[in-house]
Parts: sequence; C-alpha cells; structure tokens
Amino acid sequence: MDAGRVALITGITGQDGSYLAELLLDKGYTVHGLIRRASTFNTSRIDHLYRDPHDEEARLFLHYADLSDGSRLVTLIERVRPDEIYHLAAQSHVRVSFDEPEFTGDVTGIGTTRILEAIRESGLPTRFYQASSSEMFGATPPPQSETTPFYPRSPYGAAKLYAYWMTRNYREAYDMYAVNGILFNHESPRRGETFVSRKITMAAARIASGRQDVLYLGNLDAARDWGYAKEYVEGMWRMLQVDEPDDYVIATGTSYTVRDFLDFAFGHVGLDWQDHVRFDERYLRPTEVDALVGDASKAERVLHWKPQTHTPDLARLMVDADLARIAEAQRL
Ligand code: NDP
Ligand code: GDR
Repeated sequence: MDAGRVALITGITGQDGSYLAELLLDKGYTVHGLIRRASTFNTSRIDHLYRDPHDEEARLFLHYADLSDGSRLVTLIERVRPDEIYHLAAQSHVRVSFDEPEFTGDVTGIGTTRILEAIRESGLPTRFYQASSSEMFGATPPPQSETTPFYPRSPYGAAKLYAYWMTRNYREAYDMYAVNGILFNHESPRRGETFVSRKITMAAARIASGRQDVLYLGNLDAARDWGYAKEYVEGMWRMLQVDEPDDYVIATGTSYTVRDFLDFAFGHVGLDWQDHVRFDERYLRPTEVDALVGDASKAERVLHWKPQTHTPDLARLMVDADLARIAEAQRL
C-alpha cells in the first residue's frame, strides 16, 4: 500500500484518467482530479469512485480547472502539494486537431508547459508523468522504440512532440523528476465513442441488436498497435516508481489494420462487416499515420511491465461490454 501519498490527475474524466484513479485509490493514494466545467455532466467514467467529500473516508477530490489557465494550475498544485502528477488531459483526437490546430497546440502542447512551470515555481519534489504518444513517430516506419526518430503527421502529433521535449528539457535543465510514457493506442469499453475501435465495437453491438444498419468509416488500411487501457495505466504508475526518471514505450508489439479490427468485432457477433461498412471521406485525415508497432522491451526490462491482452481479445471484450450496455438500457 502507498497510504499517505497524494496524486493529481489531469484528464481524470477521460478513459485513462478513470482507470488510473481506480488503480491509485486501490493502492491507498489520495487522488485529486482536475475537471472542466461543462453545461452537461462529464464525470460518468468516475462517478462510481466518487464519495461525498464530507465523508471522512473520501480519498477522491475533484477541482475545476482548465489547461489553458496557468494561474489556476499554479494555485491548485500549491494547494494539493501532490507527490505525483499524471498529466493526461489533452485535446486527444487526431482528426479534430486538423480542424482546431491552434487550440490543440495551446491545450495539448503548451498545457504541459503550464504544468511543468507550476511545479517548478512551487519548488515541490513532485514527480511528473507526461502522456506522450506513438503519434509522435508518425511517418517513421515500424518498429518504433524510445530511440526511433520522430516524424509527426498531425497538429496533435506536433503538439505532443513539443510537450515531450519540454518534459525532457525540464528534467535536464532543472533536475526535475519528469518522464514521458510513449503509449501506443490503447482502448477499452470506456474509450471515447469517436475513436475507431469504439466506433466499431458499438456499431457491431448495435447492428447485432437490430438498432443500426450502416457504419461509416474512413481509411481501413491504417495499422495500429492496440492494447488494453486498464493495463497501460499500470505502466504509467510504474514509470514514477523507479529511482531515475526516464522515457518508456508501452505497447503490445503487434499490429492490426482497421479492417482486421472490423473482422474481430463483427465476427464476434456473427456478422460480416462488409455488409454494413460504408466509406465517408470526412473521416480521412490530410496526412495519415500508416503503421505503428511498438517495441516495449525497455519497459519490460526496467519496469517489468508486459501486456496481457492482445487486439483480437480486446475487440471482443469491448463488443461484449457494448452488448451488455444495450441489454441494460433495454431493461430500464
Ligand atoms: P480522453 O480524450 O479520453 O481524455 C482526455 C481528458 O482530457 C478528458 O478528461 C478531458 O476532459 C481532458 N481535457 C481536454 N481538454 C482539456 C482542457 N483544456 N483542460 C482540462 N482538461 C482537458 O483521452 P485518453 O484517456 O484516451 O488519453 C489520455 C492521454 O493520453 C491524452 O493526453 C492522450 O492524448 C494521450 N494518449 C492516449 C492514447 C490512447 O490510445 N488512448 C495513446 C497515447 C497517448 P473532458 O472529459 O471534460 O473532455
Ligand atoms: P488515432 O486513433 O488517430 O490512432 O489516435 P483513431 O481511433 O482516431 O484512428 C485510428 C485509425 O483509424 C482510422 N479510421 C478512423 N478513425 C476514426 N476516429 N474514425 C473513423 O471513422 C475512422 N475510419 C478509419 C484513422 O484514419 C486512423 O488511421 C489515438 C488517440 O487516442 C490519440 O490521442 C493517441 O495519441 C493515439 O491513438 C496513439
């Protein structure tokens, strides 16, 4: 148990933030999460973890803040005094980053600098995790490891690369404990509904239940190294537990195309995806990342982290979860 330790998670309402909050609470941490004010509720992924803050047992606390608001980040970090910060918040959608390149640069790129500066200003010995991405490799052919040259292919990838270098620079310039987890695609039943894996598993479940007929997609030839998000947040935690700060790839080491993912998901419910999938060019990107395959041997050697779930099983467990959600909605 890590009782008494305090973590701050940015992006706690996202896919990874929710799994990481579960993991840290299980380990005995007090967890603070940063949330954005919205006109609708945006905490559905963490509602099951929340307890009234007046409850003496409560160990999860939520604070309104936005990555564009540097002074708020300074105040929060000084007030929370975290031992560890997991910086997961970002405008994380690659296709959307082509529509909103400046906003993506501000939030996904400079947002990281605002947090690093807030830690430096505070003088606290806080350990910092940056959610770096395989999108930074972009056009560089696989396999990709910590030593592979970067070649981002989107405003998102470029913003993440800037944040990656700022993290390294603060480590080298100010001797801060700051690390980059270079995570390849990771999915789960909590994956956002506009990412291709979840779009496919929801469609497979809905079509099998007679609630949908057609699924519109873009490029089916892209190959990705898809792992299970629940396992990847364990890798994040391990990166902050070793003596020396360093950067690590987390991946499965396998790669499948979008077409393969369709086979796994639709095949699981006895459907042929070719009967249902139609092309829509709106889902194409001006520049695409063709193939990603991660080499996570350093994480295995140093952190003893290894993936357990591979893409075919991941697709099936996501379809099962979407089927269960539909059945639950029908019961209500
Ligand atoms: P999600 O898109 O599910 O979650 C993103 C989180 O960031 C949400 O909590 C969101 O809040 C928050 N956020 C967005 N903009 C702001 C802002 N301006 N201020 C404060 N919070 C903000 O992402 P994932 O959980 O999938 O990914 C976590 C991180 O890891 C991201 O940085 C992503 O880029 C990176 N990454 C993800 C990979 C993946 O395959 N999932 C792979 C490699 C890197 P809200 O809920 O209010 O929208
Ligand atoms: P990615 O994930 O861009 O790899 O970024 P996404 O699921 O959006 O796309 C994967 C591949 O599928 C192709 N594709 C489609 N994508 C979407 N979203 N919608 C479609 O309809 C569709 N049709 C085909 C895409 O062109 C692409 O090739 C994710 C995000 O989580 C990032 O934040 C993270 O950094 C990277 O993974 C690693």
